[in-house]
Amino acid sequence: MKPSSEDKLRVKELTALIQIHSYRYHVLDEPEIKDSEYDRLFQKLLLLEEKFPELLAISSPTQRVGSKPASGFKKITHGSPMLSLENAFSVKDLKDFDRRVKERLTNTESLDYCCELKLDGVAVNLFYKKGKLDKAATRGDGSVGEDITHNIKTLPSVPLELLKGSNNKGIPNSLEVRGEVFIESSKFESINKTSKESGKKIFANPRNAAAGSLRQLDPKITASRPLKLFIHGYGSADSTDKNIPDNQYEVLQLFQSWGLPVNPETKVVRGIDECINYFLNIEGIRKKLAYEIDGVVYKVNRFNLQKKLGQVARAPRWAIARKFPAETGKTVVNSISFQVGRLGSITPVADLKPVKIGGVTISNASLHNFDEVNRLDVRKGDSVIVKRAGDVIPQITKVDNRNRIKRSSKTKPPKECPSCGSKLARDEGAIALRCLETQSCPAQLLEMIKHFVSRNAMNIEGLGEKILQQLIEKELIKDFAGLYELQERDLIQLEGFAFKSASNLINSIEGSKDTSLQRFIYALGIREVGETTALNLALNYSDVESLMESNREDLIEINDIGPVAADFIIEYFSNENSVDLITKLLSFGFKLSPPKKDTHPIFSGKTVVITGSFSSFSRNRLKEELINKGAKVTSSVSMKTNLLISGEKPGSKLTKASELGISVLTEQELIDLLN
Ligand code: 5U1
Repeated sequence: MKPSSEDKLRVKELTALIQIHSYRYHVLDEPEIKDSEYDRLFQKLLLLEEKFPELLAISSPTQRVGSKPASGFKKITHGSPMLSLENAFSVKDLKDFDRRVKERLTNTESLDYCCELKLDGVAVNLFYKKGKLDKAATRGDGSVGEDITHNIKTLPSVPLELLKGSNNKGIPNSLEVRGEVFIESSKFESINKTSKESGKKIFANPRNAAAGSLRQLDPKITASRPLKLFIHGYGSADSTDKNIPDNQYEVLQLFQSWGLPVNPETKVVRGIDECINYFLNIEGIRKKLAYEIDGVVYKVNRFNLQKKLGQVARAPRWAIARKFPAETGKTVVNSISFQVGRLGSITPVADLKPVKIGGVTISNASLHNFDEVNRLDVRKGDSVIVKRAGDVIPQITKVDNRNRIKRSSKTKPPKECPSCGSKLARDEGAIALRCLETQSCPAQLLEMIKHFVSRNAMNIEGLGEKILQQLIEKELIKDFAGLYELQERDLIQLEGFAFKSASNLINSIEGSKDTSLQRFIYALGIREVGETTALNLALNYSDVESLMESNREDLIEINDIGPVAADFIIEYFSNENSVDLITKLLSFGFKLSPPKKDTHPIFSGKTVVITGSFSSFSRNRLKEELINKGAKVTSSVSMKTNLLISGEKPGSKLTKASELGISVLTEQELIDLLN
């Protein structure tokens, strides 16, 4: 049956009604009708669309969970790069920012700033074509993201079709808007509670939960998670478009009138002192917000000024994020345990009574070494103050035993290895305790193999800690060489393996034999031989056999290798077990390609520092390439630095380099130069 003109009109009416009530409920938080009435409208539309499939529009409100699971994530190139933000941690940083902005604009008067909340969520980019949601992507590397259209459509606060606002500003033909997807703190807790009850994965924080929920192949899973969105800017629509206001604040208000969710705390203020007041106000209400924020963002409000200011590397000069200071919490030390590292060093760890700090549950903190244990005089049962900042390992800042009358005895260093029970040794002149059992200590063996298979070493995918633990426990491997003797039938006996997954893992182990010489050297895990040293060794010895015959004098001649590293290298290759292990490994037919020696006049003999992240290559790859070109790559900016290569989110190194007048190359400039 063909739809009548009345049917067509009814579908249009129902669509418009549902859109407006969804907007009132999810974006404005001002519902006008009861949920049951909304459901009734929805059901009516569903029925009509089922009856007349030709009336079903892609942007229909019934199509939020319409798509089938995807087979993978396609790539989407953003219309303009998604930039990141410079950070300010103090009033001084903020005042410096305002001063720099004014200097560049040769302006002495106070500027208008748009002040926004900085949500701790997942950055997304939404493309609207003729007012309809066309596609959505994650931020990815800032230039290219992953296609998450099927998932974004399931968020009730994302309009599938923009509403025509009450003003006369028309919606551009194409519009790219940016925002942050997040999960409210209370909803995050209930997700984790349900996951825990059903034995599923627990998320560490709301941001991870939002990211995990968006990165689902099946949109039904995303739809089941209470994800929300706030829009904070736009990408490729032209700011000179006469339909778009000439400033950030009004653009956000216009977006809101089109049905896009905008954070209600957004304000325009005049001058940096008012920006500081905004921060203090937000700090005061932070705990009452339903979602987590990690700071506030200030943007020079007028677009013509933003344009004049431009950007450095991947951060605009017209915006800055003022971050909240690290958060602290008080808890109790349940016990102090000792972890064994890859090279046998023993690290004391405080096992804590779980405490929530800034939305994250903390249940242990590294004590680094025994000097730190002594400095804090931390003991079992003590009350302690724990500090957490971003993703860094939580730290105990002090012991607070004001209300304790009796304390347990002083924490003593262990005498025996907690893993293999052997007697511990103390490094000469050092505070670190060490287990000397190497491969016969199960904890060390596990850490060594974890290092060997890791991404920057042999890069064997699918060999996680749990699998390695089982392989060691079942004595299926006793060293790295054992990995190359594994067969499908060994893996099938492990938890979670079927024939296909076993065969995939065997293939990826096999594939790892074809690698670079420097990765192989790094994977061996020789003390003091990090990736840079491994590369320098590979540049100087064309194969493992000649490296094994190296002598101390020759080693010290090599860029970046000092006497300590040289001694460790000699010690490693003088050890019979190491020689046997390498001989065995090489007998499996490894193909180790030495690096090209390809020096470049710009880099040869120069001291170069890398900061930030890059979209076209990893930092490690870049480091390899620079060393290959003759540069010495160091980690911190000093007077000796000749050049800074600055990627996205460059941090304080870029500021320091600018202060010292050091040349800076952006990713694009570097690519152009190398090409
Ligand atoms: N609120 C808000 N968050 N945020 C994050 N605005 C905002 N702007 C950003 C980012 C990364 O970047 C633009 C200034 C480019």
